[in-house]
Amino acid sequence: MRDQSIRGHLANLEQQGELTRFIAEIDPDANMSAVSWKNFSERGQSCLFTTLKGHPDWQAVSQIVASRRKWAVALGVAEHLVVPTLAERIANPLPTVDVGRAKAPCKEVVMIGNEVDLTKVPAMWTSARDPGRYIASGMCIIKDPDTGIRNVSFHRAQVLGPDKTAFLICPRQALRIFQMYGARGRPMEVAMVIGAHPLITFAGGFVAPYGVDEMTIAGGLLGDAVRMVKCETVDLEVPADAEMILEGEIIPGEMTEEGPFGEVTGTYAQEGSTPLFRIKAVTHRRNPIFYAMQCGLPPSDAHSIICTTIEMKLWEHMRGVDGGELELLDVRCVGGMTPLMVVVQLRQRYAGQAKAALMSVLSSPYLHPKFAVAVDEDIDPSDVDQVAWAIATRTHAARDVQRWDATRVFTLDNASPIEPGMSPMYRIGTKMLIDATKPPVARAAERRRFDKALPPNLDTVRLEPFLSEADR
Ligand SMILES: Cc1cc2nc3c(=O)[nH]c(=O)nc-3n(C[C@H](O)[C@H](O)[C@H](O)COP(=O)(O)O)c2cc1C
Ligand SMILES: [Mn+2]
Repeated sequence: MRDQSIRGHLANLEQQGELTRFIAEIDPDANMSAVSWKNFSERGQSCLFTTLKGHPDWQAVSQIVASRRKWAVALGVAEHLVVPTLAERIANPLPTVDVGRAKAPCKEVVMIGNEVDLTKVPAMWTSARDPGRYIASGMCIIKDPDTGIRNVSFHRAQVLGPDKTAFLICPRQALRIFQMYGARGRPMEVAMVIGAHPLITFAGGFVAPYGVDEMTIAGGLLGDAVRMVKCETVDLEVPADAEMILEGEIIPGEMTEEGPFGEVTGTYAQEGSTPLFRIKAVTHRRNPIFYAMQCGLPPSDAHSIICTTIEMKLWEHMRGVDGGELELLDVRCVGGMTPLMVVVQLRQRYAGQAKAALMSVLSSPYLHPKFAVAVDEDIDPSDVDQVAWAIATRTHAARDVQRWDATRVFTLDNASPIEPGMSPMYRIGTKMLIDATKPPVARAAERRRFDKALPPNLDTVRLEPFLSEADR
């Protein structure tokens, strides 16, 4: 059976030269976030912090899936196959299997009731204006009170004391379920999973159709049933190989002040109030590893998980455009992985295909993208310089830039006004497409006018033989 722990992924990253081991002491409040952010944005490296100030028994990791290359490591496929592989595997879910506690590493240490102390956990102070430590990597398992079907989603959790955190719930399935508990006047049991295998994490961040257990999707991604184990104090099951589990409940109506928090937009979500998560038990592995998920200004794991789920969903969604006639090559959230802007690479056979594809990007299961750009196969969609060149040289703005006003947009998009009388979760904004493709393949002569002017024999000429010894 395939390894289902974050430790297996870390070993693979390290073996492929993708991981930096920091042995110098790191402070989760003062410098962990800055070191993590710089180590990825300047060196492309994931982080393992082995010595943590004030937390002698712990280690922490960050930036472990922050790029497509790191997803390729998690999936065990080549980088260009990441999105198609995710889309293919997600369509083949596998039921979970239950293992006993003796076979569940997440039960190596069990603390119940008074033993629970979240201040011992090296949660990270992530962005400067956050009020303090947050757990951004909490993958939360709940159950529909009627059907008992599991739902999995992420909820940022500001650490508020030894046994409580805030718990932000945006309007999606988890909120719908929480409202069902509210209507019955019952607390909602929650198991927060911290530090699972990245493919399990990916499934938790994916918006599956209502009633689909995201852990069965994780099984499809792993190619093996996810090993689950029963919780100690709540009627829920959790991935047995995870680093840490927080078990507890949320009482409908009980609220707390929360935020601000540096969010996935790269700006701050304003302070407000959220439900309160009361923790009854903590279980973790021996020598636990805390998953200090970076958030705020991209690039980070939070961006990469959200953007990669969006890329995968759009890949699937767009392949249905034009009855499957669209020759889609790649989908990329750009801007260091910003879910608000998507670049689509395609080969346009007939006029209008690119625009049809872009409209589908702006109206998909994800509200996030508000700018959608199409480029041809000769433009690398992940290279913003090339995308800007294509926009500048291939776009006739009056025809190729189109906007739709007053459409629903992403909850956290500070640039779009809140709907009057509603919570900040409901915003109305403008969506825009930029068709930066050449004329379609069917109009060959016109298309040639947009070809790149390249040096003769660029593909075959090598630089090395012409360099002097010193410059080689
Ligand atoms: C790293 C990360 C952090 C997230 N934080 C939150 C959050 O704080 N609150 C929230 O409602 N959704 C958050 N999300 C989004 C949901 O977890 C995600 O959309 C999920 O798939 C929703 O599942 P559901 O449709 O089953 O409710 C986050 C996603 C990721 C990947
Ligand atoms: Mn769901």
